[in-house]
Amino acid sequence: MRGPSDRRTERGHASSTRRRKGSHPPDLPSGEEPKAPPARAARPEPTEADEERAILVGTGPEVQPEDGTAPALDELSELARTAGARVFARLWQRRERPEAASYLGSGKLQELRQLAGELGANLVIADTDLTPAQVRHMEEALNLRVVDRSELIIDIFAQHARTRQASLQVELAQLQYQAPRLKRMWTHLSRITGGGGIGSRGPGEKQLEVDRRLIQKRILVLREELVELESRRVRQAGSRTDVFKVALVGYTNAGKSTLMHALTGADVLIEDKLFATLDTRTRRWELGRGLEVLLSDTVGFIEKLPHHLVASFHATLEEVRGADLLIHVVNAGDPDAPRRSQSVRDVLKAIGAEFIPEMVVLNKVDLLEPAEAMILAGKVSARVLVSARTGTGIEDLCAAVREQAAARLEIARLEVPIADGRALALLAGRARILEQHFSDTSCTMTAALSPELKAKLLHYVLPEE
Ligand SMILES: Nc1nc2c(ncn2[C@@H]2O[C@H](COP(=O)(O)OP(=O)(O)OP(=O)(O)O)[C@@H](O)[C@H]2O)c(=O)[nH]1
Ligand SMILES: [Mg+2]
Repeated sequence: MRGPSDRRTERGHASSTRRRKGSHPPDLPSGEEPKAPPARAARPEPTEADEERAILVGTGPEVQPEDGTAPALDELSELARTAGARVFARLWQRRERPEAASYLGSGKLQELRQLAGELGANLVIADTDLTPAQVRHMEEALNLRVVDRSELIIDIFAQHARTRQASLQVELAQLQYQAPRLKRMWTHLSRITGGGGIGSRGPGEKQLEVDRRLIQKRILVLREELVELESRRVRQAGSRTDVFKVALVGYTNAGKSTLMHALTGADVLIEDKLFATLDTRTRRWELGRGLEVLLSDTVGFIEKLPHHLVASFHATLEEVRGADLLIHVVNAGDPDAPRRSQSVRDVLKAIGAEFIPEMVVLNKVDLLEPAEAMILAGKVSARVLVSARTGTGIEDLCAAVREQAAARLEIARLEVPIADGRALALLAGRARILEQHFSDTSCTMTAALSPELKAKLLHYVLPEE
């Protein structure tokens, strides 16, 4: 059932959810035992009364069509749908930068209030992060709950976290988001209790301080546990550092997990929703001709991924940073594919993975005519065209990766001072050491290493004899 009809009312979406099953060998170390989802994941189906009926709002210098469709809010709409809200309308205000105190200008807020009343909306979702003051101002002016982009994404993450690592990362993100906003919760409370001002300040401030300290303490505990999980994973995977590592990256919903399943048979969650995958899974991938690599499925990217969320998902993204090759999966069914592949590159840059070789793979080509698929492949510089669903192109993908894995390593002789532990650790982790010899001050070795690593350690590379 949809909301009242309005020119701004959104299309309905039918989501298909499937979980692949397979009798395959267990996951390699980074795939932890799935644990029961946290309580938030088991939310009951919303009833008419507690259903979230949202209006999306955004501002920016972009001109949006007069008909209220505001394509700039497409991604936010998908996020809202994934979080379980029904989107009733979109409202866009064209302005260079948001109003400092209230995000939207007062006229637009008026319009929003009226629209929400007409449509029976009970939630407003803003396309960017809001300051606590902006939220307060908007909630007061609209008499509606206001949620910002980070809150929405964290909510989706919380619903999708299925492993210990994912749950810890989500809790970390939640606390980091809440910490600077504690004051806001307290001002709300003091208003409700009629407090504020002289007399009520003492206990409030004290409580605030206690809460702040508790949050900081919990953040530290979470960080420590994440580091411990990560180092356990690295220890377990230690013997495999010589293996060529491939990571699937791409915009969320591009079909990375489906491709992972098609290539390795891994039992991974596949959903027509954003952020279905929150933790990395690594599996052996047989490329044929006796060549085997490690393949990791990773969390999907979106445009404007809030920075603190990237930081919380450090461990998950470590898999991306440690890869020898990134398979950048692009969704052929997405009209915005070229722009979105660019935002994937922006995130790769933000996490320091921009120098890892990238192979663009156009997935879901079953959705396009072959000629159309070729044109899009050109636009996004795709090297291989596949359909993870039908199996088209999978052989070509294996061949392309095989070529890359075999050809990339170079043999070099290096002399590294013992004092440069970082360089030695890099070589131990990222190169295949064929022979090494220690003196008191240095280590001389012959190693097979990637051109990137060789360039980084060029000052230690010995001239060829
Ligand atoms: N038509 C078609 N649909 C596909 C193909 N590959 C994946 N899909 C569908 O696309 C949707 C998303 O697939 P996933 O594999 O979960 O995508 P993902 O990139 O892992 O998404 P996140 O984990 O959310 O970032 C699912 O409904 C899949 O069935 C394909 O080759 N063709
Ligand atoms: Mg996935």
